[in-house]
Amino acid sequence: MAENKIYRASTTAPVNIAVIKYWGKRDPHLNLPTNSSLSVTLSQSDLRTHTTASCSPTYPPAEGDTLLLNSHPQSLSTPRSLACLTSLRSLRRSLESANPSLPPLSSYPLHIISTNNFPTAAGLASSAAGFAALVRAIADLYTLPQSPEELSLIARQGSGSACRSLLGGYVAWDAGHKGDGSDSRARLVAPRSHWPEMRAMILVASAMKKDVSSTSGMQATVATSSLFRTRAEVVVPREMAAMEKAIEGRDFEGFGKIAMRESNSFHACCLDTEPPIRYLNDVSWAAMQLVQGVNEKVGRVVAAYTFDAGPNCVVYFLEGDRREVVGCLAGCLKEGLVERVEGGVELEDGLE
Ligand code: 2P0
Repeated sequence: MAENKIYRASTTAPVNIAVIKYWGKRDPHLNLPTNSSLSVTLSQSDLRTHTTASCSPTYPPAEGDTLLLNSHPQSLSTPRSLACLTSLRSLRRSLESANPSLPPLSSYPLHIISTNNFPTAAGLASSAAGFAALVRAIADLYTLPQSPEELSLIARQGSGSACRSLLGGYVAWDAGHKGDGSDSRARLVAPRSHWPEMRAMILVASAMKKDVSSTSGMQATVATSSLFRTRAEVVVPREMAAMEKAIEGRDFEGFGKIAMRESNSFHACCLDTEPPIRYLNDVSWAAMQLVQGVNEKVGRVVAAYTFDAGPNCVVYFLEGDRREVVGCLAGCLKEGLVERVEGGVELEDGLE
């Protein structure tokens, strides 16, 4: 009997690591960024969120929608989660109105179960994979016909960086200009297959939860940093265009130089915030020096570091340079400098 049925859909979403960083909101309510950003989507097998969304008329309405993240109950009543759920339900409702034979899933409570196979909120883009998986799982449950780019508008409202995790390969999040945010969405710059030799490795300096959340940190930067204005208006637009060109031309030297400059610029703005935000630690600095060291030794840019809102170092390199890069970086693991290395992961094509 349909009345007792539980409807289910599962998905996994990968993390993405930005090489042009999102930092700053021009509209916190709609989660619209001050600048565009660009990321590389990592392989699902190494760092991912797995999410199952289910709904049923048998779920007690009094409990409402529920979320278990790594077995711990979390609220779905935050404005960001509500924005995602409301948008997805409204799309489902349109489907149901157009086709009355569809079961009325939009009126049933949702139960979401999510697990991360990597540290949550430790600057490893957990909210990106989390909200991307949430939106994709519910969109699949509701059999929504929207494209990943269209769904990225919804994921963006959950967490900005999540909009980039709905696509694989090299993904831009265009800041857009419209006040309603309808043009602030993900765009495929190139699929993984365009540059299949690209690899990423993560040096986990600390899996501890970060002190300053991205959301509050970036708002403090917008409010107090004088460097930030130049970054948003001059630096990022220039670097974004150059990065797209480097990716298009599979120019690792250009890619690496821009990625490292960008990471430095972002962390400089963090330090220019009042009170200063310090995401990098001594291990991060040692990792930067190792990367610089291997590049100097080889005589060209074979490795590029980037750091998000945490001390963990992501190193991009090409498969052909694996021996030099991994050899050098594995040394820091042996010396006990980092907790572990998430090794040489491949990139991701896109969500199934
Ligand atoms: C990025 N980060 O582009 C940058 C680099 C952190 C440093 O996107 O407030 O967790 O949820 O929209 O997406 C982190 O910001 O912030 C982030 P919200 P989010 O990946």
